[in-house]
Amino acid sequence: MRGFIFDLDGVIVDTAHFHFLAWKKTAEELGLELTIEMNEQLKGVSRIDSLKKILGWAGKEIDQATFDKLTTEKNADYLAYVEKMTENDILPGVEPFIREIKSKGYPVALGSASKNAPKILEKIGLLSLFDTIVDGNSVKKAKPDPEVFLIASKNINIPQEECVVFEDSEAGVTAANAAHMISIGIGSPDNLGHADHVFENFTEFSTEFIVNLEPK
Ligand code: B16
Ligand code: MG
Repeated sequence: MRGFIFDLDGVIVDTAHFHFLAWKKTAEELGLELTIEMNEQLKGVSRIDSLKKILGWAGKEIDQATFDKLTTEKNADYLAYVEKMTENDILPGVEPFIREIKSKGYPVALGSASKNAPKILEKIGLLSLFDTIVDGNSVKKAKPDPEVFLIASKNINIPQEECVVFEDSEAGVTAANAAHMISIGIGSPDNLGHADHVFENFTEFSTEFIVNLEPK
């Protein structure tokens, strides 16, 4: 493997919990109690598609102005949590892993659905580590569509079969598999069973293990 693509939320930082708290408030305004199970289906999904899912669960239809107001409010609530983030919020093992991969000369890409990705990377001090950042501002089709990872592999000039994707979301693992890349699920096999390998976090495997994986 020669190309390494990292999801952001839930892989590099635990912003997944901040998204959950902000969406929970939006759902309450729509008369819905957002459960942990529902939230799993929002992970990795764009802001617009997330609200569409919540509206479906709530059985509500709203006009475009209200839709825009709810996504704007949700993002403001989310950014209030992000504002307090520091390098202490980086998830276990991921920063040394990325630095080791880079020291071996391999390119590193970000492949995130979030429009807030550069802001978060700057807050935690990792922005300069990435050779390319592909995020919600640069893709047309959200995960589970493979577009974000295909653009990342093109930007780092590594064929998709030689790329590894690290993902915490069901939609993201589906997207990585559709891109014919090796998918490494970060989290639980309960919802990431479709990944090629699943680990709880980056302290559970070595760079050698990942670099030596065979293409599918
Ligand atoms: P924003 P990732 C995703 O980021 C999150 O997992 C998902 O829950 C969120 O809705 C999406 O970004 C959009 O984020 O509202 O900040 O643009 O996991 O793909 O890094
Ligand atoms: Mg994620």
